[in-house]
Amino acid sequence: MKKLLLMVIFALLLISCGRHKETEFFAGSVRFPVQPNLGVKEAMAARVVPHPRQLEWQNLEMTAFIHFSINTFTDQEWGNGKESPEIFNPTSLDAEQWVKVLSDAGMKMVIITAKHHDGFCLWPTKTTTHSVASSPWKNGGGDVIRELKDACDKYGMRFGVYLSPWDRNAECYGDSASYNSFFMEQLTELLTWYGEVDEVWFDGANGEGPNGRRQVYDWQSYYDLIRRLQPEAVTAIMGEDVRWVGTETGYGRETEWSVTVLAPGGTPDSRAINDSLGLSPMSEDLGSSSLLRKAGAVYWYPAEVDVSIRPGWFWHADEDSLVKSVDQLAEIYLSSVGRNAVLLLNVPPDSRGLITDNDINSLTGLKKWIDDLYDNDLLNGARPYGTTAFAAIDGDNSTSWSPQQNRVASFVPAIAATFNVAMLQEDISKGQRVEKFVIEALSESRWDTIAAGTTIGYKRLLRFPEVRADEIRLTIVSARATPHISTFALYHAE
Ligand code: FUL
Repeated sequence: MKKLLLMVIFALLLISCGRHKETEFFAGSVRFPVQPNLGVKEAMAARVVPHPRQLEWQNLEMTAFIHFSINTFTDQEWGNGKESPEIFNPTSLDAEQWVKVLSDAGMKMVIITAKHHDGFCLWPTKTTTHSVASSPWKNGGGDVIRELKDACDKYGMRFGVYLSPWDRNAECYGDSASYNSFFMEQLTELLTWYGEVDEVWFDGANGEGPNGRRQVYDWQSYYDLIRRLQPEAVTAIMGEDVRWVGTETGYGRETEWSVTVLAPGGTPDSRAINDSLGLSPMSEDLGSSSLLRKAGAVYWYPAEVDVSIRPGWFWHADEDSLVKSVDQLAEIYLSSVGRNAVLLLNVPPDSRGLITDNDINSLTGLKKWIDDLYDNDLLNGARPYGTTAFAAIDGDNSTSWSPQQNRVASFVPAIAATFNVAMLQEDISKGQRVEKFVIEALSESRWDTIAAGTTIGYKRLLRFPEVRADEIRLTIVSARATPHISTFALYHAE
């Protein structure tokens, strides 16, 4: 009898979980009930939505990294922590130039290496003498973080800090409790001295060898501190809001779920979950249905693509001629922003403290390429065929085509012109749902598939050979729940 009762309760639970109302969402994450079937899990995963701070971050699309520190003066990528602060002496540092260049290039946030692995601090911290205060720059009276933040405020640019947990200079590194409080003091300074901070970037790199110092980071306390001091800041990489895409090449995955089974952050609990699933941010698949089957929970954990405009992260004179071309940057744009990720493009100032002309030229070219791309949408003013799909082409991101059953939409372009890029967007404030889509073109009375893909998410850009079409058809082949397509556009890229 008791068994029967339990079975009935279990069945009712399954039914109620399977029938999620359109308006029911899970902010940030959801834990699955015990033993649900895959359909229930998919329906629940489809309703996980970003935290408002994650949504705002995703809308930025393009952000910039500034790697600038002691390494700028030693021609190194990783300092050993023994460098003398005496060598930090930019001759004409101009943070306004950085921000203006980056803002002109379309970047919406700048994240600076406040402290890289060598431990040198770009602000006059009270936690160590290994900082700008011991350098000849401005006779020890300078503060790079202050200058950058002031410039950001002047140009309406968001501001973020990179603070390396691995510190090769701090004596207390490896004495876990004492380094954790040292690190939290550094964080407190950065999060209270300069006003609003929008992103805190924790690098996962650690090159301590087998005999190196072993530090156990207190991630949870770091996160709690950030939530208390800067509740709107996203925490990235070893943080909980933003995921490392898994490479430093500038390319995201073609199938990129923002809803992952990968547990965010570096806490022991998250590590245990990820170990049990055999996953890391570098795994090819982080969100497919076959992973949902094994997982106990899903999280909104979107990807950030970090890549440098040069081979190295820091400036090196002999890389001045190796700045990525406009073509390379355009390709990176399509493969990062165009693959449901935010681009974090590193532009390292030189030892004068200025962004060089070569970098500026490539950035200017990239901005022009992007502006030209979006200049003319062939579906603007197009006629949708017997569907409600107009909401996808009306140029208003807050309206969506949300087909319950017939997920095929046809359009007659208003102008006859060639195109080679398609853009799709889901309204991610209602979750990420599309699993597979196809775009076909009718030309000379024949339908051909011109592009096809899996996930969409915040934005998906697809490039294909030039086409001219009498009619265009978009089919959402499969989705985890009713899809909300906020944008479908067709462009021509050079
Ligand atoms: C890596 C670091 O080791 C590199 O120096 C650089 O800062 C990059 C963004 O992250 O993990």
